[in-house]
Amino acid sequence: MIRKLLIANRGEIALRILRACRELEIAAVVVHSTADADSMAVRLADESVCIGPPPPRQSYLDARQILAAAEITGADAIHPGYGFLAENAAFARMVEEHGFVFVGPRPEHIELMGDKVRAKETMRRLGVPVVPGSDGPVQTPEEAVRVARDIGYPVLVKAVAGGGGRGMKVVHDEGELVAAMELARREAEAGFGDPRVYLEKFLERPRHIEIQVLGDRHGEVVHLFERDCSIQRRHQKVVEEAPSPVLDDEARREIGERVVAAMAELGYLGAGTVEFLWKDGEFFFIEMNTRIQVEHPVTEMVTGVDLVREQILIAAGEPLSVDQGEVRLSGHAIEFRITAEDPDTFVPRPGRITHWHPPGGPGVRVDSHAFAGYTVPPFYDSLIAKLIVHDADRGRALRRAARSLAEFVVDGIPSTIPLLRAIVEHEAMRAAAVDTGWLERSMEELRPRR
Ligand code: MV4
Repeated sequence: MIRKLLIANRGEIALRILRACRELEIAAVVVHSTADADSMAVRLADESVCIGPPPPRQSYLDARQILAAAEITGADAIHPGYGFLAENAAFARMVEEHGFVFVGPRPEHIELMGDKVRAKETMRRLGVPVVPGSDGPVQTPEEAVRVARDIGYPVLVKAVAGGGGRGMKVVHDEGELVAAMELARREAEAGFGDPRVYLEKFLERPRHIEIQVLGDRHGEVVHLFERDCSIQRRHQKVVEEAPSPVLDDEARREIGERVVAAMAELGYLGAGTVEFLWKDGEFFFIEMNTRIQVEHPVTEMVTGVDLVREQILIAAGEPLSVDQGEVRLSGHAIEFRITAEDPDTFVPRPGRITHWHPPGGPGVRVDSHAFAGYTVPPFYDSLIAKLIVHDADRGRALRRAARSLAEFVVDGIPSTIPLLRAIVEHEAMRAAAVDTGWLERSMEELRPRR
């Protein structure tokens, strides 16, 4: 049983976890840096512990400070949220070695999925479709040439230790291959301390579709369908929706079943997301995230399953609250990430919010830690709110989004709301004719509408 949970995070996700604790009648401790001393999470938590100065390395990434805070407050469990230590296997191990429950996957699965080559190998072995490529790191230029000829150009050179789009190089023909590999190797060594690279077929203009899973300590695994996160910029998601407008029920069932079979075989525990590129009706596994994700609310809105509550109950040893047959899709949900950034350049613009009026009404959810008078600190990501709309179908959800974004008042700092309004109104968004490069290609077009 978990009686007191320590939240090792900040911002909207700290509040989201706090809300789940309240509804489970679990006491909540929040740790914070000096920059977050006046945060809403600190105000609402049962207890708070200041763990250091603003730089993440000296606070939210300082495992010893967090463990000490758990020790002195008598917490039983630690929830890492997303980012910071959420996918740090060593931290998960330390948490357990100190006798706390880690609200998340087993350390070995965090480690496995952190190694992009092992992750891919494992998923292929477990029957999940993967992108064609070198089966493991490429050792020599000769091997790279052979593999690339085999899979066909264009190919992508990826760092084994990369992920999230870091350390990737597109190669269009054999003439570029060896030089690109050498450059990728040097960058990977400098950036990740691991020079190994591998090759994949480069899929042009794919959609990004990810499957949400939950596994419990009793060996049960369910999927909660997919999220389509194709609207991104520089690997930062901007809009996410569920269900994906490009899948039919048959394709949805097929990929869900494959993912569940693989996760059940692994004995996966907790919440996870299996990421795919989708192109011409086919799925290709790229990565697995072993954490709760920013965009989890769209899944909550279309399934009615409270994912953070499930995470905590799973960690406590409870069985999943639903079996696969009980998980049903209802309507359509879309999430918009509202950040304190210039809407044209995405340059962060922290500062004081003078007026704050989030939208409301039917089918509208706002997950945010902001309020009038709140100062967005410059030290962390610039997410200030997630607007999630839900309605009976995609067309209605888009209209609900347009009216909700029009209602949203954020004064004092710039936000991405004007860009999000232009996206909602765009013909390509209405037609769901977008891919992972669409937003960056369309920024010019999205400007004059604001
Ligand atoms: C790819 C790809 C095309 N082909 N792999 C970027 C982040 C990392 N998770 C994997 N990424 C990609 N891998 C192959 N073989 C294109 C991307 C990619 C991308 C993927 C998902 C969402 C947005 C993206 C934006 C640019 C590139």
